[in-house]
Amino acid sequence: MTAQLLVRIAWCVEKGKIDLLSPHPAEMKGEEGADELTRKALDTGAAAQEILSQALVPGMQAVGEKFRNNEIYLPDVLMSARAMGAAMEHLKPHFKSGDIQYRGKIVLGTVAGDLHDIGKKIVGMFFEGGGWEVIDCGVDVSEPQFLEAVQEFQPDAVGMSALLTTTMVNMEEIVQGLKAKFPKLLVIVGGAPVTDAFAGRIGADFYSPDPQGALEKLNTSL
Ligand code: B1M
Repeated sequence: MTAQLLVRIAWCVEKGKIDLLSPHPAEMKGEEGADELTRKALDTGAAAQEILSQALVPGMQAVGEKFRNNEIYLPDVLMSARAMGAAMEHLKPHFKSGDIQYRGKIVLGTVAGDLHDIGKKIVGMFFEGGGWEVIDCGVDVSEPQFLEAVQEFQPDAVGMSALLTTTMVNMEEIVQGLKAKFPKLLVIVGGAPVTDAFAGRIGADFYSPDPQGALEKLNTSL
C-alpha cells in the first residue's frame, strides 16, 4: 500500500499533478495529486522521511534529467515544482519536529543589482526536493547581506544566481568576501550568463548551468 502510494506521488511530481482539482496534465484529470496522496501516505503510516527520499527526490530527479535532455520544457518544470511544493507542505511539520533530517543547509540569493528570481526559485525547489534546507535571501542580495545570512544560519553552502552580464561581476566580490570569512563554505554559482570559466576565475567552488547539476554538486560535495 505505502510502496504503491510512494510510486504514485513520485509520478505526480514528475508529471506536475498538484491535486485532484488541477487540470494538468490532461491525461490525469480527475485523479488525486501529490497533495492528497502525500496526506494519504502519512495517514497510512508512511514515514515523512520515506516520502521525501523515495517519492519526492526521485520524482524531482526524473524532472531534472528530462529538462536537462530537453525532453520537457520550463512550464513542465514549474508544474512539477508546484506539485512537489504541495507535498512538502504536509512534510514541513515533520522537518520542524525533527522526524526528518535535512541533508544540510544552503543559503540562496540573486546577487546585488539583480532582480531576476524565477530560475533561482526553481533551483531552490530542487534543493528542497533533494532534502536540503533552503534559506532564500531573495533578490538584490549584497555581500554584507550574504555574510549576515551565513553568520546567522551557519549553512554548509551558498548558492548564487545572476541573470545580467552587469550583475554577474558582483559575484566576485561576494564570493571573495565569503571565502575570506568562511573558508570551508561551499559556493555554487549559476544563471544564464555565468560560465564554468567565470566561476573558476572568481573563486567559486562550482558552476552548474541547471538546477539538477547544482543539486548533484551539493550532494556529492558535502
Ligand atoms: Co530581464 N533580462 N531584465 N527581466 N529577463 C534578461 C535576463 C535578458 C537576457 C533579456 C534580453 O535582453 N534578451 C536581459 C539580460 C541581458 C544581459 O545582461 N546580457 C535582461 C535585461 C536587460 C533586463 C533589464 C535590465 C531590462 C530593463 O529594465 N531595461 C531589467 C533588469 C532588472 C534588474 O534585475 N535590475 C530586467 C527585468 C526583468 C523583469 C523584472 C521584467 C523580469 C524578471 C522577473 C523575475 O525574475 N521575477 C525579467 C525577465 C523575466 C527576463 C527573461 C525574459 C527571462 C528570465 C527567466 O526568468 N528565465 C530574460 C530573457 C530570457 O532569458 N529569455 C531576461 C527563466 C529561468 C527559469 O531561467 O533564470 O536562466 P534562468 O534560470 C535557469 C538557469 O540559468 C539555472 O537554472 C535555472 C532553471 O533552469 N540557474 C542556476 C539559475 N540560477 C542558478 C543557480 C545555480 C545553478 C543554476 O546554482 C546556485
